[in-house]
Amino acid sequence: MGNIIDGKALSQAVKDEVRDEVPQLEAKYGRKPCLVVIIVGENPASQVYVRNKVKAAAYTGMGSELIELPADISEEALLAKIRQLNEDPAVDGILVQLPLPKHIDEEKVIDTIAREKDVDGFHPGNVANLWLGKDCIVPCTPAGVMRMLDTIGVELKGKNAVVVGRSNIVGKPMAKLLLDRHATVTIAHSRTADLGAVCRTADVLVVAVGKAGLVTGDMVKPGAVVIDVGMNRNAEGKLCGDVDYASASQVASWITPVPGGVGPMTIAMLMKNTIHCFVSRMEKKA
Ligand code: L34
Repeated sequence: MGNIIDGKALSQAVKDEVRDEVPQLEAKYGRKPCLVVIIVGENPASQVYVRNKVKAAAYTGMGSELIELPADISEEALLAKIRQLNEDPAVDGILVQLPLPKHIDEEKVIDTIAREKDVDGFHPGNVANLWLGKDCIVPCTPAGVMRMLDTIGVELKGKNAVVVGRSNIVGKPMAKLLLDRHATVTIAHSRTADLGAVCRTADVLVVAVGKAGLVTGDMVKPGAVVIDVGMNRNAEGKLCGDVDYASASQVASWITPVPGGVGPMTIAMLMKNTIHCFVSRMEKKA
């Protein structure tokens, strides 16, 4: 039976680190970091996530603001709002919660957020720096997964890591971070032939597809570490991941639950990223 990686407890520890740091930053730079979160429309899942982000920011003592915009806002009006926040010296981090309504081009939105305020690490400049091994903002979800792996003390060097999913937000940056730790990395996806066989090679298996029950226990190598990034709702509205927890937890050495796994870590790492953006800007000004 696998050990559970408690994302809730670990995210609390990360938030406490940030909470300890905020007063020191305020003493050093004369003000607190400030995060602005924008939500467009009324997607209920997104509303929960953004509220948790603002709540976490308040907990750490940093400044935060939630901007709620109507679903029918024009793309131009949203971009104008972002440009205004880009220019506002009191704002350190800007996050526009995804997904956006269909009439808004997400790529345009991501490109418009100033690179130095891009707490998500989605801006092309941040992505380039990540892949070039330069200083950058690491996207929150894969950063949270790395923190989980470090906490359980799993050795990555020379191990087989399989990432299932190739999104810009999770799969691709996840693969790069594992590669940086000298894992042998495979990226699998919906067109992978014999996904089970590929997954069974994994010492560390990260699943980020968005398909409930995609990975079952028979696809997990005995003793593997299994990280479930999936966030799905079943017919009863209950949250579940991409991994069939009941069967996979019988085989894995460590496994993350959903909820209470990667989700809370995403939010905790956002706090870290906000501090990173704040310090970078303050140091440039000095
Ligand atoms: N711009 N959009 C932007 N940045 C992000 O980093 C995200 N993501 C993803 C969706 N869109 C985004 C998130 O914030 C996914 N995501 C996210 C964040 C937190 C949680 C889940 C997804 C989370 O807190 N999950 C809880 C359960 C919450 C509930 O009850 O619904 C958990 O325990 O897993």
